[in-house]
Order: sequence, then C-alpha cells, then structure tokens
Amino acid sequence: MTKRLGPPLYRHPSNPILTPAQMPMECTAVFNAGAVRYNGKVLLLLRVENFAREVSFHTATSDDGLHFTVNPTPIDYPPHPLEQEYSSYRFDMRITPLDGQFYVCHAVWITGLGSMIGMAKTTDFAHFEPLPYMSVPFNRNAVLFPEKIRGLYARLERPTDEGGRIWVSYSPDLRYWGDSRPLNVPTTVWNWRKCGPGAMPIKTKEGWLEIYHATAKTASSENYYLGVLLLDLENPNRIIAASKKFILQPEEVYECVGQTPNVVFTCGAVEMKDGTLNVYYTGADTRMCLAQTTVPELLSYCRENA
Ligand code: BMA
Repeated sequence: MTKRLGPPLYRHPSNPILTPAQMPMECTAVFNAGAVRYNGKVLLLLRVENFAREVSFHTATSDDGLHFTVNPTPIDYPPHPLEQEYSSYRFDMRITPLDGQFYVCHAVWITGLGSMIGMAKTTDFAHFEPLPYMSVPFNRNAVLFPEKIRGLYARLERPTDEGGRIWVSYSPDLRYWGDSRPLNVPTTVWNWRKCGPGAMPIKTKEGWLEIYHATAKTASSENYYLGVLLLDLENPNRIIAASKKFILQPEEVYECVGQTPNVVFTCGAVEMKDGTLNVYYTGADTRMCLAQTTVPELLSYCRENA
C-alpha cells in the first residue's frame, strides 16, 4: 500500500492491474469485475468488451490478489428469454456468497425496454443457472447482502437510469421483492447526482460497511467517486454513519482517460488473510485497478467524517 494524506484507500503502485493488452483475447476494455474469495484464491468476474462492443464475462484468479490468470473461455450463462427476444447485453456482475452458493446480480440492457437486474447462481464459476429477473426497468445496480436480515434476503440497488439514490429491498425467497426504502445518504457536492451500491456490504461488529459509487456533474463531465457508509446490522435502512468525504476520486491518467473519462467504479472488494481489504475498481471503464485499505481504517474514517 502506498500511503499518503487523505482518505485511507491507497492505490496500488502496480495500477492498472489488468489492461486490455494483457488479456488473452482481443478486447478494448476489461472492467467492473465482481470479486470474491473462492477456493482460497481471489476470483474476479470480468466484464470484457470486444471490438464490436460485445460483452463476455471471464473469470480471473489470483493467490495474492494482484497477479491474475484470466480464463479465456467465457462463463456459460444461458440468456434469459427476454434477452433472446430483444437486442441486449449484460453488465457489472456483483457476487455474493449466500446459502453455500454464489449469487450474481447484474444489469441487463434491453433495447427498447431499458436496464433491469438479472440474477444467476453458481457453485463453480463456469456454469451459471439463470434465475428470474429481480426488477423491472429502470434499475442499473444491485447487490445482495451475504446473509438474511431479520429472516429476509436483502439487497442494495439503484432503481433508476439517470441519477437516483441507493434503496434497500427485502425478499422471502430471492424472487419477490418489496418493503423498499431509499437510504437517506446526506447529499454532498460529489454524490448528488447518482448514488448507488458498489461492493457487497461487509459485515463488521459496528454495522454493514458499504463502499458505494456516486457522481456529480462538472463543467466538462460526469465524475464518479467512491464513498463509504455504515448501516445498522439489524435494520440496514438506518444509516449509522456516512462519510461526507469521498474515499476515491478520478485523479490518475488511467482513471481519467478511456472509454468513459473520470470514472472510478467498484463492483467488489475482498478481505485478504493479512487484513488488507482489496477494493477492485475500474479506471475510466477501460481497465481494472486495485486500491487497498483495512476494514478498521475505513470504519474510523466513515465515523470521523460523518
Ligand atoms: C454506471 C454503469 C457502469 C459504468 C459507470 C461509469 O452507470 O453503467 O457500468 O462503469 O456507469 O460509466
């Protein structure tokens, strides 16, 4: 970790850690990976775009969380009937270990209808069983909590296309969702436009720690930031603390130049054995980057800047 003054989320000096040029297939972008610990390794589920802007998803695994071996064979995840009927593509898989399996939630763009949330489950990350869609349009981001809360499954989501806030919804069976409420994240200069979930919420003694994405418009672009929230363990509708300072903003060339300029965006973080929290994030929707912290540091920062 290269520490410096400012938020306790430190860019890895080897950034970017995975670029299109390093991939075993021809592609223009590799980004927005879900991340999880699997069989003792860190596993990323990468969104890969080819020169026709078609999307495929590939796993990459690593022992140290930094050097990844990419599987050139895409995952086997049969399309939903709607995806066969309309022109569509999937994006941004967020992974949650739950009930002894792994669930992925992702956005599906369906031309003429909009974006909604698809879901699948897997045990081996090669074959994915499609499950019913979790939402109607518009919804672009959803992530499941890793356990039931007061007897119900729970998710964070951003049920809007442009702009929008983080909502919490509940389900008895992962199929029917309701009791939805927006989180009242205090509005700041950097999170007023979009405010949506990022990595899977991390359970701590003090509450659920959530690294989220947020945007604000500047004179020249819409800039993406990462922020941090602490939610009540028993009632995640209740915010215990929300840092009014962001934890990451686009600054480096690899975050400012690419398919979408000025974007840092996360779909997953993994706690390593030594206590380091690896936050995998996108630089400008083009390549994968790594920033590191620890859960205690993030908790303190969240509370001290609330
Ligand atoms: C979000 C999603 C992400 C993307 C981000 C920045 O709304 O579409 O896939 O990384 O915008 O462009």
